[in-house]
Amino acid sequence: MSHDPIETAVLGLIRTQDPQVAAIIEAEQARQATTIELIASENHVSPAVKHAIGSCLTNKYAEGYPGARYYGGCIHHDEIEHLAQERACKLFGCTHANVQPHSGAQANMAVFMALLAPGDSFCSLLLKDGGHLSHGMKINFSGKYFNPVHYPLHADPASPDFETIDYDAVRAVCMEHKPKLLLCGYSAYPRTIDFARFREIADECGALLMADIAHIAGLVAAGVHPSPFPHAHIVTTTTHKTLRGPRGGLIMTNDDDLVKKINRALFPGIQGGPLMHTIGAKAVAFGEALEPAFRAYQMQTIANAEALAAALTGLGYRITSGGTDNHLMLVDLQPRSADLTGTDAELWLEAAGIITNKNGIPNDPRPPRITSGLRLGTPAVTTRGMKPEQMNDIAQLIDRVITAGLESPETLACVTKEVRADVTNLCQIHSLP
Ligand code: DSN
Repeated sequence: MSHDPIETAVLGLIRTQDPQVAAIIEAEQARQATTIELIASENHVSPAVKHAIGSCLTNKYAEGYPGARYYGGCIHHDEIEHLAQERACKLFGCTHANVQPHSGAQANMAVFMALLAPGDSFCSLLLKDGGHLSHGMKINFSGKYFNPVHYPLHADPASPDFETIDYDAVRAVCMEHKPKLLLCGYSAYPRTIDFARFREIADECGALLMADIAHIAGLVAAGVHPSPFPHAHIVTTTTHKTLRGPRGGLIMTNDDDLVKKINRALFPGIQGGPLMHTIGAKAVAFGEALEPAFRAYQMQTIANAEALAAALTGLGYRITSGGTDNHLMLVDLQPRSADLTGTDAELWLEAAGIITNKNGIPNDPRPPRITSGLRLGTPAVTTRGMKPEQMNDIAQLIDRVITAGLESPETLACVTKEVRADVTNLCQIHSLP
């Protein structure tokens, strides 16, 4: 199934020793190869990134930082971590990079631990409006041990700014609560972020500015979305979304004092041994992102998102905020049918081989486990070489499934089979890297 001979050989090896595990990996490989991945936070890594994760770097404990480890034998781990740091700094135009966070949430936690005391206030966008759970959700560490205050989106449907960041309201909330930290950067926000404007507000209210660019990191690295530097004091990100690296996190800053606090907060504050195999793969991914082809990929990702949003709008769906500037969009399903939920749409589409996630839309009348929306993104399909023409095809396939689902279970069963065959075809033409 895989076009990657090394992956095939490795699977053969695993099969000889452990057929049960090999069978599960093979099934997942087939699932990825034959389905259209529209989850905005997922991507397909290159063989080089994949095999760096599977390398001998996994065998080593390297607690500490390069040149100051708590274990012997770290000479090559210092080299690889240095290289990852240097490439991250070059890619994002900053002076310090901590490449050790196991995830984006760990990266955010380290920043909170470094800069806030328990009970301190910070200001962010609510999860239900497009934020992230580590930006102040009540049952997350960020909402349990700190005091989140939230800024809203523009709420007037008659305004051209409807469902976009209301910067005047950000300022008002910040001036009222005087948070120590102001957060921007989101998980489900389709518009360009004005980092300079956020910095003005942070300066006025006496806060530090943190940009969590987990979703848009690849766009930023490629220069197709404005950079949070030099505006943000701290930038966090994941490495596996638009950036197309291994699963992991990254923290960056230009501030010589902040970096010391952040490094200590991450290790030994909240993490032990770094995942050196993942750091090796991060170095490979950052190297790929420094190549000119990466910029072309990110430009295509945005063009594909625009095309998908336009095609779905033409089919009667509403795209929140009226469209997208980046790699993702939030589809409001309500105009298609008042009864249609995100849960139903996600399940129906998955059966047809189109993988999405239900997502609340701003002011969603339904709870988060049901929702009235879908979040769609184009990073993974763009990695497969798809273009706007295929986005148009995908929009039609989505609509065929949803129309059938709204009609009857029998029609849905029949159309699911037809669309599944079309999806398999499309995936064969646009194979995985
Ligand atoms: N869970 C991620 C996403 O899907 O956007 C955010 O970390």
